Amino acid sequence: MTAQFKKDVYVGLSAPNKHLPSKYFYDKEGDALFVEIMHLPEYYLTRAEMDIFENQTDGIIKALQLSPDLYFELIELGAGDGLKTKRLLHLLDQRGYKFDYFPVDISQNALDKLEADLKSELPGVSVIKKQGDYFQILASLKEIKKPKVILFLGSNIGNMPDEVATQFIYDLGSNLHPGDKLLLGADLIKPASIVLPAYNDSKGVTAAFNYNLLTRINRELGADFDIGNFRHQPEYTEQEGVARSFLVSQTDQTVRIKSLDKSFDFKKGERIETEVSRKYNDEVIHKIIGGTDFKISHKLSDGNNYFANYILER
Ligand code: AVJ
Repeated sequence: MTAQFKKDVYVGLSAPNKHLPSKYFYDKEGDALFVEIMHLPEYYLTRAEMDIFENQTDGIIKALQLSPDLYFELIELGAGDGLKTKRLLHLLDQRGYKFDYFPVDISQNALDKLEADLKSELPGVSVIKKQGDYFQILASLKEIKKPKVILFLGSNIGNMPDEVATQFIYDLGSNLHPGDKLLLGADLIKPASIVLPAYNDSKGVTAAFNYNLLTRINRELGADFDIGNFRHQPEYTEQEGVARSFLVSQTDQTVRIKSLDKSFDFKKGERIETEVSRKYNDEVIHKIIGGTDFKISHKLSDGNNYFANYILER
């Protein structure tokens, strides 16, 4: 982990357009800040997807073409607190569907908590937690010949460039069988007046989330970033449908990173790109899944049409 982190920071800060991978946001502080983000009034994504899981649970079950006499596996990639999924689990359980729920996450802590919650809230549901790499886990589940439903919610796909998303979905498909389903959460393209505040909230939680990346580099790689010398800057163009976050250097400065034995110069106004959050429409989704074995079978949107859950069939 540290070796890869060192390499990614080295490569990203040495590039002419400096960038850092957004996956490194999620250390202990970053996880807590992201939970806070999900509760912010400006961060509509979580509530919009929750609206679908709360008000169209029946529609989801119909679209997944499940039947009560067919035992299936429900696998959630990046389960986190499982708040949305609990709505679905509840209705499936109530209606007597037979299935196992496999929450997959990199955080053992999140999995333990989710398992404990489910044990008390939905004691009838079989929960098999899996900690680790998504694809290693899917490969290990491939021999189970039951029909599978994969959940990949929250527009987590949005951090991937489209080519990477295509590869990711292709790789998911190669671990599944024909007829298996992928329920993909996707934030929809909409005006900047709605998207931008979600990445620039008035309480400054998203800014803190962004700065935490530098704090993490300071702590784990022995760097001397002065956080006060950088400013959080989000951007979004509706035309392109992509939100990006940057850290902008407020002054000419040099930052030393001890574990890389290297210094990096920043000009005043120079930016580090720290996150890409893609937004979608049917055309973009079609383009992405074009190179995979999947077809769109259904689409469910929230009341505001901010967010969609696409159901893809292999
Ligand atoms: C977890 C990747 C969906 O891009 O909206 C929230 C992460 N970044 N605020 C997103 C995030 C800043 C989030 N995803």
